[in-house]
Amino acid sequence: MAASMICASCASVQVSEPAPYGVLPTEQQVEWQKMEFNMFVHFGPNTFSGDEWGSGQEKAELFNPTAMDCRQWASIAKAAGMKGIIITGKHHDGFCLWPNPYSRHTVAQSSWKDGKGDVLKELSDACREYGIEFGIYISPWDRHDPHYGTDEYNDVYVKTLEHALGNYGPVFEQWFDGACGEGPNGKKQVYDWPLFNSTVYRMQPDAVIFSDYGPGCRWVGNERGSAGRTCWSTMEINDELAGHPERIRILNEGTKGGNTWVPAESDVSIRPGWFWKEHENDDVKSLRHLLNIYYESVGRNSLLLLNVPPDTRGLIHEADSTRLMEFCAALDEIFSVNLAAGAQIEAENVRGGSSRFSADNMLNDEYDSYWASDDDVTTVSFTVTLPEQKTFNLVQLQEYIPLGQRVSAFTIEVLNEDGTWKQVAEENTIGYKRIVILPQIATTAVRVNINSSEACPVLNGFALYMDPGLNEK
Ligand code: FUL
Repeated sequence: MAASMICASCASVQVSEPAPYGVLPTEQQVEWQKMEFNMFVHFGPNTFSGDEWGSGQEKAELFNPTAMDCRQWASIAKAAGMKGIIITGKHHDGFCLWPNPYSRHTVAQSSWKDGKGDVLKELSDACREYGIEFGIYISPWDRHDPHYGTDEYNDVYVKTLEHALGNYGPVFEQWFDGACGEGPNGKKQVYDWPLFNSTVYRMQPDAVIFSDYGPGCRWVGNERGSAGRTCWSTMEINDELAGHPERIRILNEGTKGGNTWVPAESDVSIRPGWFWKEHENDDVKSLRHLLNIYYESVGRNSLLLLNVPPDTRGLIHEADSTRLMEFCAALDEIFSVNLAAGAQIEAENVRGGSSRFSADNMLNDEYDSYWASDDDVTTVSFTVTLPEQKTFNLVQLQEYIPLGQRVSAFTIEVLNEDGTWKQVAEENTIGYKRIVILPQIATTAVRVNINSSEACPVLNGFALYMDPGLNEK
């Protein structure tokens, strides 16, 4: 298809925008990806017992935070630059943090606030107050419910979902844990995923559903916060996937040309465990560890869901909040100055020669303006000439994902003082956001060579940044 055609009446050149390529994200998935960094909150009886997986036999009284303040959680998330909070409304032990009428194992049976407390209410209110999105984890695995292991359980679970999703306002993400154990009858529950998913969409049409394989977003295949260096938001979802020997690698890297848009979410805890434990107060991840996680998640086309578990007071512990503030300050310092600002940027090919698709569009802050090449050009370079020599060690690239993920191989070169070019990186995918880590480099020009793209490349962001502590040994 020709990218340009002459408009006879106005005698000006109209250049059509690139046709979408492959499967595409929904509007909700694009907005979800733009959130980039969210808070996970593991809270429940395990906070008080020190367990990671409660048996379901814990007494409801065990849950008794002494000073719970969800506004503290939301204000910390906000200050850290997080856009949403997802809370374990029900973990595997079955205890519900809200008065769920379909269970006898909830806050209503505890003595906390005389059985009148409701964590989901307090947190959803706090999120609204601080302009943070609210999401819920409701474990399908339930070690308390006597129906678990029978068909009846799926109905109880659907009622539970309906209740949690129907009473606390908009839910941006429903988190389904894939864990599945045996019930009291020794049988593993057969989860009715189509029913669970349709229930979520009925109650919260705009929610993005997380589970191992989506449908809204996928597990990244590890709990270290590390997406694949190659990371497609597309995946080939089919019946063989669950038993596939390379399942974990596929989740980590996605599949080029896959049949479903199901971007990666990297869930990882700021501590060794998912739940708070006194003896882990000194084991909160270091600033450098968190920055590396950021580069390997947000910087590899994934969303980062960082778990920050409240303590037995029901507060985020000082050790975690202090580290989070350091993390956020470091991100600000690194990413507030684009060292490519004011550069000249020139592409070998610009779609239809039109300024609407010029390479400059990669340097402005408008999400919907992008550089694109002609349809038949899938190998193409652009050169960024800096106003003066700059020193940097991060190159950030962004594809305009509403039109699909396209780039499958690229290299980065920098200009040597003698006028020759030196290759400093060779990578595959870009996606919503890609941060390529380089040794520290001082140069006046950078060249990006798109060596392979499934359709003409469409990029809306290019930036250079400097992380001063990155290359220190
Ligand atoms: C896992 C669970 O078993 C852990 O307890 C935790 O909730 C983690 C986020 O997902 O599958």
